[in-house]
Amino acid sequence: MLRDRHGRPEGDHFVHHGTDLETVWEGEVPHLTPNDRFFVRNHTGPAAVDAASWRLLVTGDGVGREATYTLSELQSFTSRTDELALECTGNGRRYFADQQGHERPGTQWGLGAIGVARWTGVPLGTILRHAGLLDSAVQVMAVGLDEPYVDGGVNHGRVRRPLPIAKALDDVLIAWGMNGQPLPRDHGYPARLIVPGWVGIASIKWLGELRVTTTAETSPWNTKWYRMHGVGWSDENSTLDRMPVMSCLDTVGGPRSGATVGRKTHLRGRAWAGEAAISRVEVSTDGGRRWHDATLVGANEPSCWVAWTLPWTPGRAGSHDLVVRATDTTGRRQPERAPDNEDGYLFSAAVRYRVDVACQAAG
Ligand SMILES: Nc1nc2c(c(=O)[nH]1)N[C@H]1C(S)=C(S)[C@@H](COP(=O)(O)O)O[C@H]1N2
Ligand SMILES: [Mo]
Repeated sequence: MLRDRHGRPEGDHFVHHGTDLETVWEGEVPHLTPNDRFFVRNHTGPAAVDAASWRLLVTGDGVGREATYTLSELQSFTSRTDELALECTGNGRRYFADQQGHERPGTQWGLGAIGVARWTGVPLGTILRHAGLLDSAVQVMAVGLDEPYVDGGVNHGRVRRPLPIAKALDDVLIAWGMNGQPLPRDHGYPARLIVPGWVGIASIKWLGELRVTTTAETSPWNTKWYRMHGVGWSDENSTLDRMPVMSCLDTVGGPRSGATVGRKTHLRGRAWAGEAAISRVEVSTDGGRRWHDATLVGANEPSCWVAWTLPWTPGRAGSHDLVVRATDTTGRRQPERAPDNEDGYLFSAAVRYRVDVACQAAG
């Protein structure tokens, strides 16, 4: 089998963490992530759903009547296509070990558990109102059709997570399209939720049921997991919803391999911020002592990502510690240390990159 320089089978754009697939960002990172390069995070395995017999159930005491929708019924409502990031709650978990000295259990993602796609679907609010949403409804439990999750002999039931009604009615999509294609099986075929700017687990794949209720219900996916646990976390501050502000340097094919002393190179990367847009990206080439403003390039919309660039002329050979940090439009700036928590969620600190600069070859 042919292998590329990372030791992966040629044509494989992922780092494999068991069944979880992390996107490898090489060279120029496109604004839209191709479907076959989009990270995959499955708690059990992808459901095999027959779209012809598939039905979305809307149930619970928060709607006037139980309703079911076929895929073509959903598609007959006015649809929308939005460019949105989808990011795993554990994106960057590896940096709890690398930068903060505490390894946290779970998939050791670098920064490749995020992608941006054009998602096509119907607003969740359209369907809830069509099903007779009551004013007294407080939340929607989205339930997936993948196999129930069994761990240590305990059956936790189907992957599901409650969504507060305010977010459900705001900008959430029931999506069937991804970059102009039907959803691939790994990404939730035939339909999934897309919850802009929120922890990836909110965007339930292989959507089977929306349970709308007038009282709050929990699931292990918002109590046991996908909640902050450990010192300093309490009922008041441990709920996970919005993703933090984050940024990265796209090094492969960039400064790591290209930079030579005295020669101008272009640092490039991306920044994103949950539900917000980005207001500023700063880069340090001396380990965080001095900071330089990068230029934001192209689209910069909330719940998406923006590219940035900064020219850099290394003045000496050897290793340089580059640090990137972003500020979002709500004023959040990446801290030096991410708030620690037992499961390594929401790594949000400025990420450091060691870049080796070569001497100019003698002419
Ligand atoms: N039904 C179901 N929905 C799910 C999951 C799952 O395992 N089952 N994984 C969640 C998690 S943790 C993430 S990060 C995203 C990943 O979406 P993707 O695999 O399409 O990138 O889907 C979420 N929705
Ligand atoms: Mo996730």
